[in-house]
Amino acid sequence: MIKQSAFCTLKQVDELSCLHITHPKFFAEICLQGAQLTQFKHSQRGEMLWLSPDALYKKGASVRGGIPVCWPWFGALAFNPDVVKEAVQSQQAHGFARELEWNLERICESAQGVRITMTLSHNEQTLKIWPHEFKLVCQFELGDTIAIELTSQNLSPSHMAISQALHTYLPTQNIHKTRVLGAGNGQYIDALDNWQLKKQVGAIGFNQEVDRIYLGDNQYQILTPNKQFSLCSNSHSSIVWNPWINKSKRLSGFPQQGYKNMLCIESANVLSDHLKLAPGKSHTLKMQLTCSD
Ligand code: TA6
Repeated sequence: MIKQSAFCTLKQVDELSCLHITHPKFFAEICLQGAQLTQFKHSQRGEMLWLSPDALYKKGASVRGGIPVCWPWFGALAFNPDVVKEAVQSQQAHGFARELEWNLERICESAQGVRITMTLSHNEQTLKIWPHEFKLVCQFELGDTIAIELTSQNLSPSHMAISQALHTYLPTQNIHKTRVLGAGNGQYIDALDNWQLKKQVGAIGFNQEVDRIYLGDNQYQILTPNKQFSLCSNSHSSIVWNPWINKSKRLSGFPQQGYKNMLCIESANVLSDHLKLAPGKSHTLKMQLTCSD
């Protein structure tokens, strides 16, 4: 597959095997571990994702930045609905999909861009943690925008309850001069204040740690000093996060001042928007990131 490709090569980056895509419109890097898009630089609009300058490419841990795939649960298990957490035998945050090696299934290339399809299926290791047979398909449509479709297929004879997120790290020249519009229905759950329901008044600004779950449609506009992003998804929950000063010191692969140049907008199915798939059923989480300068 790679041998026939015009734009793709497989590179070893420290411990991880990564697909490097050099297309006239963009450069991208996707790690086979976690099907994690870690870099995307558009030829005109520049970097569309934030990758930590201290990012580690190590087996068994997601790379700090890009778009980690959080599946089949999001965040700390304890804060998930009972139906999601009851089946899980692990205390790991953000599920196991981002730490496992995915299969590179298909590469489709054109002058407009590249479509990459990767898959992850249940195995002995996942069945020990989570007793469901599944197939996860991640399709990347890369060109002038980043579009991702994450399809969960329930291959088991029982219902499969999941929460999930495409955990997008965005770059900003200055977090103090960054605003986020269009968050959900104007209400959010504050993960930093006993998960209280609060009202969002006006744009989201950043002058402290922010870790908020917004329920409702999410068609975000992210205004940074030199770039504007729009991030849309078909889900009805999303998370807005910046670790700020203290949490930055506790995060792996994250420089202490890193909070000044990034924010996360995560297209999700969490809390009341979690999924319960009947046997044989599937669901697709879709997101699209666009940049204009
Ligand atoms: O999405 C926000 C969050 O849940 C934060 O609370 C923080 O933990 C972040 O995800 C990163 O988590 P990670 O496990 O990748 O360090």
